[in-house]
Amino acid sequence: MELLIQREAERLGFAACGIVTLGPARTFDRFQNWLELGYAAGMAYLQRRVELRSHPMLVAPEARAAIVVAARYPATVPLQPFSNYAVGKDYHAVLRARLKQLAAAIKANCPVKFWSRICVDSAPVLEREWAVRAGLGWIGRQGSLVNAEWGTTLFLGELLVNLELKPTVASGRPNKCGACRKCVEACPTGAIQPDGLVDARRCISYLTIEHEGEIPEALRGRLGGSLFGCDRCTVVCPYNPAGDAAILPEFKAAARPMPTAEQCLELSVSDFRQKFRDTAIYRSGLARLQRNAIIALAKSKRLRSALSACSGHE
Ligand code: B12
Ligand code: SF4
Ligand code: SF4
Repeated sequence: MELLIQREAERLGFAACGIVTLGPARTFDRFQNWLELGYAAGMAYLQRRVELRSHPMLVAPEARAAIVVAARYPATVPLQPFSNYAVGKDYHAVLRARLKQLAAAIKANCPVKFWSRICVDSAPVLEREWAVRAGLGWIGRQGSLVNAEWGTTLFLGELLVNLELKPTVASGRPNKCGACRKCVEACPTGAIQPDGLVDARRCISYLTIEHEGEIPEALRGRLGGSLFGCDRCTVVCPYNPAGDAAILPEFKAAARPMPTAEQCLELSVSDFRQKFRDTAIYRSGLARLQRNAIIALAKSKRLRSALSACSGHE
């Protein structure tokens, strides 16, 4: 069965796949500490039913093992206003659809009654820990999972299953960051703390995607034109391979020209819906995107002309 799972995951386009036997999470105290330090900023959903993250069987009592997959997205430089992870189709839907196919393949070959649950991002599961324990890589200095072959521009997803499966690795993989500090040095806001925790209150990814209301004045000048997300600490990782091998077609940028900051200000609600409905940008909403665009334009001294162009359209 383990071989079938690996082969099927590869056929479905996942860059990596590993199996881990479920048990108590080993870094739950790290997660709690992160919350206590206020690093979750305004992400109230992370504060709810916190204890569920301490053991995946609290989320799904039937689960015995997790099949953890990683899907690669582009590590394109130079940086663009829209993060690489946002230019393609919404990764939640893309990973879900593929994990559904993986579950169907397992079910078709399984002699016992098969149960599974798909988790991608939103479930109360410490995805990076389970990815490490499934042998997919190690945690880099910026807190992301790094795979020795595919680098760090990876999305994670899990299929929790009721099967007793042989784990892929006995005790994870060695951390290969060595003396490198490129990701820490690339962060313009000092969001990456010395202990590897990310203080979301200072993180451009949080501020542009999740934060409601005004962005603190002191940080506005450090957003560097970002309109959605931030790739700075991921694209610099020397483990990212050149080229686009293993990048799923849905995540390739070419298919979708992204608007400039000026064009963002001109979008109506229905334009926004039409353009971004199938992307991760949609849930964040037009108001935040336009707030980010105004900051980008103000900091590059283009706001006045952009606003007069907008009013000229009315
Ligand atoms: C909240 C959240 C955010 C927040 C906070 C990020 C943070 N670093 O804490 C914000 C909005 C800032 C954010 C940003 C991004 N995110 Co985010 N985010 C999440 C979410 C929903 C929860 C993360 C969380 O619990 N954070 C709290 C900290 C304490 O936990 P953690 O970061 O998972 O760290 C754990 C591991 O590091 C582990 N650990 C540390 N050392 C070791 C050593 C060993 C041996 C082991 C076993 C474990 C271990 O301990 C920690 C607690 O378990 C996860 C999905 C999920 N359900 O897990 C996605 C997730 C982490 N995000 C993801 C992505 C892609 C991003 C961005 C790259 C998006 C972008 N381009 O803008 C940035 C990267 C910023 C960064 N440097 O982390 C991916 C990460 C994939 C990867 N390669 O690691 C995830 C897994 C979503 C997904 N399903 O693909 N994110
Ligand atoms: S995503 Fe950007 S702001 Fe956040 S930790 Fe990484 S480099 Fe810093
Ligand atoms: S950039 Fe360097 S320190 Fe950061 S995760 Fe990659 S190898 Fe590790």
